[in-house]
Amino acid sequence: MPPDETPEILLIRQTRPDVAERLSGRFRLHRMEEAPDREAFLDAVGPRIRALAVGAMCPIGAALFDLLPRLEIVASFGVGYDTIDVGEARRRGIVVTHTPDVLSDEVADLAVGLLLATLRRIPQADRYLRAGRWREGSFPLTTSLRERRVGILGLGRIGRAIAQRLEGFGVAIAYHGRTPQADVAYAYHDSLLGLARAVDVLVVAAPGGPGTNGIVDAAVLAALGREGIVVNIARGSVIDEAALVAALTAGTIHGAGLDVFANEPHVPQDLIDLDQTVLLPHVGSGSHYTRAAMARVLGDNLLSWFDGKGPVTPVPETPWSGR
Ligand code: 8YV
Repeated sequence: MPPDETPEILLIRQTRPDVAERLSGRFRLHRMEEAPDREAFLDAVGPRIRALAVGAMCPIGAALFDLLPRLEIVASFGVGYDTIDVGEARRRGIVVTHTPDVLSDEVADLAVGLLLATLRRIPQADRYLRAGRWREGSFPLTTSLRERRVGILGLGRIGRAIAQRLEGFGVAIAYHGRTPQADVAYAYHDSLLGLARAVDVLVVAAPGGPGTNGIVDAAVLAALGREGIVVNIARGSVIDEAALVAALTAGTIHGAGLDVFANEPHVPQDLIDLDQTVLLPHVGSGSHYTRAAMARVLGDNLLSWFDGKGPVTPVPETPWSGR
């Protein structure tokens, strides 16, 4: 890079002030959302852009890459990157980075909270009290975590953090993923259906994308059984939402706790209308503490890259071996 050239970065759905403040000391920042005419804006600045700083769940792929011929790196805010075409990035020699590890504990905490909220109907009990109904009688008894068998779909960083927490609850833990993991004692099932038959709680912690699209289907839900509970803190796309609504409506499973949905922020009205669902607006990593940590990792990646030291946390599909 010539010494006088300040690298130019395009921010897309990346509105955190701490990210902008840190990057503005070193880079020239452009904000996609501030451009009244995005096409004209990209025509003008696109040829100079060398990095993207993007919010989670931003669709990024060939169409945008075509407008950014000097693009070197996409730094994404989040661990999941299923909306980024990493194959296309790799083909073009563009590195993609994400923010793993720093959010695992937060998301796992929320997963356990969501599981307990769903089993013990915590939001429903809160609504009951607020509606003044306690005076009419006690809140109905609920189902329980006691003697449950919990299956985790995807024993990655977040799945493991969930399993570690659940050990403290004294429940049996099993998992399904692409490969058995040598360093854990939990029971491995080589098929999701096999896992679902063996457990009555399914916690979804698998990444989104074509490989997992709709894999929690009607057969898997039926295999969980009438006491079955589904918790999803990963990606809505992993569950066949129509099959979930059908199973909940027919009572072939008991309940669902969902932090993620197939078409966010739109949530199927059927899920909202059901009383045995607990629904959250994708808040798994959403604490001040953890979002600040994610912002630091995003910034670290860009600063390290333009210092010539490579990315800090590249996704496995765009590994860095030095150039
Ligand atoms: C998002 C997430 O990053 O990390 C992920 O994959 O889904 C979340 O942590 C969050 O919604 C920030 O936009």
